[in-house]
Amino acid sequence: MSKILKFPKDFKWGVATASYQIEGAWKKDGKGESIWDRFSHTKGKIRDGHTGDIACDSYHRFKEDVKVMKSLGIKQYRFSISWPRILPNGKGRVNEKGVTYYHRLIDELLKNGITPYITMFHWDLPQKLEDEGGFRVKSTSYAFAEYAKVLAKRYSDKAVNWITLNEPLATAYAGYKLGMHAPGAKVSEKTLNQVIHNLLLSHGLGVLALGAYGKQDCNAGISMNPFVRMPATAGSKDYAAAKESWYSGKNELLRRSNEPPKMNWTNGWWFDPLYLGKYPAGQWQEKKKDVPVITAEEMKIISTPTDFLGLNIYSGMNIKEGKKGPEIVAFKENAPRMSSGGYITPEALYYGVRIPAERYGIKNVIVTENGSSCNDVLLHNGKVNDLARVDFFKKYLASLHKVFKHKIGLQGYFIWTLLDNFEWSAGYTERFGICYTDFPSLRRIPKASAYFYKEVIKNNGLRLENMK
Ligand code: IFM
Repeated sequence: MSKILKFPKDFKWGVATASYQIEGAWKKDGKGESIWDRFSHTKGKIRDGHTGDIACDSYHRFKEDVKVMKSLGIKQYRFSISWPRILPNGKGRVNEKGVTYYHRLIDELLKNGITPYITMFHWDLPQKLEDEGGFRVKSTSYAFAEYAKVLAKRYSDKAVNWITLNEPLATAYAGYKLGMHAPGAKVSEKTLNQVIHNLLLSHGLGVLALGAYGKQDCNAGISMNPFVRMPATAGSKDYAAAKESWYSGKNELLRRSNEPPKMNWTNGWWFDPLYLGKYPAGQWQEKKKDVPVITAEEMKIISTPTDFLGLNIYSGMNIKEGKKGPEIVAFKENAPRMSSGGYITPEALYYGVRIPAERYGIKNVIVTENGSSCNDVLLHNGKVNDLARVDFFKKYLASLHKVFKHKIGLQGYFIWTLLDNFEWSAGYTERFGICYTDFPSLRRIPKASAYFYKEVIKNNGLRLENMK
């Protein structure tokens, strides 16, 4: 009998998706325009001119999605609600048909024994709000509070697990600085810091809305995608350097990959407000006139206690102790990569969970996304043998399991993603799913990785045979 690396009893194995990436039906049943509708309809923004107009058509095929999850034994489903489907103008009038759609989805999940984890905002901001300034202005944070109140009032009797924002760092960086995501803006440093602050404020207001209007005691969290730093060697010096570089303001360290430095903040710039109620003092000083406009009351709202921290982790950077402090160790040219270009670094899951959990004393952590894009092919026999993805999951899960040695309260793990979908500016050219979406027919075909995951869930752990 082969040995199984067991996960704790009641560990939550799940899959994640997001509204714009799978739903389609972009203007059906009274839905308002989102910034992603506008962006993808703008020539030249998305690879090959792809749009999310149809995507996986989950708006009409959600029962098939649920059926496939059930067949794989998946017990938790993280999906997001499209803000403009509920509030077409971002605030004010509620679109009842949009509300009904998510009731039907939640009911179908519950009927099939699958627990919903609902993300309130996974990037599809109502275009009307962007026209009024988007996350540059605080009124958008208050519109988010109104939206969160509607969600709490309408769904919290059925759904108890909530994620306010997905990867606000990506909204700020890709959407407002680089212009490669909607709304395609390239704002100044000062505005960017305001965008970050307003995103954090939205999160805090969302948590408060759940507390005030939830029909039961809900679990609230946020899904963050920190820059993960891992020690380059097993030595304790490199571990200390890796830890320091998570939060150090030194520009050279603010890199996500081999590219030249271009990030403007450390993880601390995001996590300190959430967990300590303040921005890191040294970095606040350095930013001088570029700091955001904040109030003490807002910092209190941002640091409202939550029930779990969601972490979306794909890759990390190696760090070593250098002569003048932590240094990045660049990846070798032939380092393994996903088809999207991201580096494959299984240790990222271990350090990515351990370091922030220990630093902030966070009791409950959930990996709300982890996965890989691969060049999947639908074979003549109707199968998709994504063995590279299976290998990826084996290595990442083995690495994740090490967090239990440190008594870290890791509650769950969600694969990104259930099915191949609209991968933002890459359109449909990157496949992250454990189910293959045959876009011409919209059939969902479980890949080898889906059957692998089914086994993991059944065993509540990872079979260790054949592990390298
Ligand atoms: O597809 C995205 C998702 O929307 C957010 N996290 C990363 C995924 C893969 O790029």
